[in-house]
Amino acid sequence: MTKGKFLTVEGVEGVGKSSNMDFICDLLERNHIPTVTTREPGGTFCGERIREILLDKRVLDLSPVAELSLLFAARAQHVYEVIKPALDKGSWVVCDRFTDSTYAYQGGGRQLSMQLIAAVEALTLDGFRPDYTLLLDLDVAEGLNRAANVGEKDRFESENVAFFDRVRSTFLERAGQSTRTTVISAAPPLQEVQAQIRVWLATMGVNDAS
Ligand code: Z5A
Repeated sequence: MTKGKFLTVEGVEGVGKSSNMDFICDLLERNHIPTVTTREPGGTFCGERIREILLDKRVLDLSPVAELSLLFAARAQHVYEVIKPALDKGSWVVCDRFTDSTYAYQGGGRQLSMQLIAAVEALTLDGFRPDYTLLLDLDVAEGLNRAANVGEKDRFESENVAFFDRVRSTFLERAGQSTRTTVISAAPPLQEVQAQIRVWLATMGVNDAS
């Protein structure tokens, strides 16, 4: 059996990850590719419990290292319980955020050392990485503005603009160093963004089967 592909969708808050994940999965399914959709932090029973802690605004003074450890604990379980088994069965896995978010938020945003993050990544994931990553890029103020219309702010969303500017810069910096990452501007209307995503998927042999 051919192994599936592992796709991740990344970006700062409000770039349209959720909206575009649906579009990607729909296109994969129309191409008869078995697809598993998931998210981080979360994706398993254990990971969703960790997500609750991480997003809870009542958690007032979580140390950045504790935050990092929780994220990688959830991720290790997610890879073990959901992602690798699905890939082994030949399914494609599309994940809303993965390790790039940790470099961007905990490295860029919280300013933890990138070496520390790399060390925890190596310890918990043993070199496991996405095959393809889509980075949706958008001006931070516009992203926060879009997200402001969707529900109450969580622990991360309560951070200031400087925090999100560092997150965005780190995403872009890492994308520039990696051949697996494609950057698409999330500024145009959704249909135009999705036309670019179609081009991205076509590079993997996924065509518009409508
Ligand atoms: N986090 C972390 O710190 N470290 C890690 O390692 C990981 C995560 C994995 C939860 O993530 C938090 O965890 C996250 C970082 C942290 N917090 N923050 N910030 P999440 O992915 O669950 O939450 P999120 O990033 O806040 O997602 P979101 O607010 O749901 O945003 P989105 O999914 O990217 O956007 P959306 O809901 O699809 O779209 C937002 C709105 O914009 C919506 O009304 C859309 O209709 C609209 N939209 C979308 N596209 C367009 C275009 N092109 N034009 C106009 N309007 C648009």
